[in-house]
Amino acid sequence: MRILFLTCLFGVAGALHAADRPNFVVIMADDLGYGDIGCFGNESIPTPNLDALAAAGMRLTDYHSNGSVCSPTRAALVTGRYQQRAGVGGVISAANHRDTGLAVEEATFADVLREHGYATGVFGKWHLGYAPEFNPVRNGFDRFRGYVSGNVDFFSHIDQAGYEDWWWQDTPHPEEGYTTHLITKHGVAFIEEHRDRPFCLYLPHEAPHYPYQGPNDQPIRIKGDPGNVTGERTDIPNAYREMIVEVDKGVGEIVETLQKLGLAEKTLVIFCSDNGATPNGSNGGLRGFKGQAWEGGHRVPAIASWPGKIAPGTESDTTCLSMDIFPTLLDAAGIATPEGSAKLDGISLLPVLTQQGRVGDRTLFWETGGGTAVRRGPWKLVIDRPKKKKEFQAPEAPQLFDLSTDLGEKAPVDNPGVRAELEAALEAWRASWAGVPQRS
Ligand SMILES: [Ca+2]
Repeated sequence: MRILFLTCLFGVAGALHAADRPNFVVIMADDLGYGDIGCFGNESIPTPNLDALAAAGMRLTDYHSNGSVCSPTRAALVTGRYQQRAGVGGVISAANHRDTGLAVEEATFADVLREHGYATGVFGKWHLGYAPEFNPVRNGFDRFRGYVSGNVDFFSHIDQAGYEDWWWQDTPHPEEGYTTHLITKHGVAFIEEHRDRPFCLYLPHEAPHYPYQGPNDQPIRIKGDPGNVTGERTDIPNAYREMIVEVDKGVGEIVETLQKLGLAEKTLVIFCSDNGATPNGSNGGLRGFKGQAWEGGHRVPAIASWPGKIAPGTESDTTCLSMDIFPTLLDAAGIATPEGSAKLDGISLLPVLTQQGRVGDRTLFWETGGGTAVRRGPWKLVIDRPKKKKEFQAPEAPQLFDLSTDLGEKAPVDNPGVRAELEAALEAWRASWAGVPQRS
């Protein structure tokens, strides 16, 4: 049923011959801020492999996560649409993660690429539903190893509600090792195994999300007792650095594997984050943090590398989002994007990455518990919802900013015409998914 649906939806006419299809590797860090890595200005955390990836390809300086928190961004990434259309407007938290998630009816990039002959694998953090019915293997991925909650102990893989959370496909299956290392190990093995056929590898890392544990630390959570969920380290900046360093090494291992197997020029590698940093990280001077509609909540580092296709050492200030990755992969594979009711909200970034063209002007939206933002060109309308005592307050009055002169969102500007246009666009966008029950 589903296969027929997808074939009908996406067609096969434009697809490249199998031998010509590129491979895809999408690596996403968790809570990595705009200023957390060297090639985006960090001077205290060494990230030579990410810096090399950027030097070999393109830095995307105006890339944004679709959400300012985990689950919404992941829903948008895998469906290519605003997360609200899939009913994942908020976080699937430890408290409710047993009975909600990304419905199997949603078409993911893995569904479509698998339909066109790709091997598909995800190793790391899913966070789109705990129950087996929401598992990645029901959502287009041939292989899954990792965890389905928002975070686990990096060693014991116990989630913050005290449950064991490490899976092999849709079955709990404990495995020894530091989460970041396991994600890389399984990613490398997947590439090696599928070296002779097109593959799509999605590596959602845990770091630098809490618990703050470096590779030489000890487990802190035991089954039934998560203890101090954020960890025991009192030198959090050091732990945070250690965690990012291991992600960086992992990126190096993935790139080295591609090179060793002669696949580098056949593989588009995308690196990004799922939302901005907490106050423990750096958002590079942007206002706000994870969970907020300010730039610091959703403008995150992103790199695309594809030797021979993307010119080395380039950068683009095109405004783009997590949901653009799905259509970008389809475009690179020569697969048509769907029309009609299944139309993707994202657009292909391939013309931007290859410097063959530009993307059209768009109006873009962010909405999670911490607030709402609307972006058109340099204009950004922010409706903040500050948190007090863990509760979001009523929305504040909308404020308009001109990011071309005020990236720090410090000085609201008065432009009633632009403001009215953005407010009208927001209402129309909300109406476009108003009928979808939000399950998180
Ligand atoms: Ca996150």
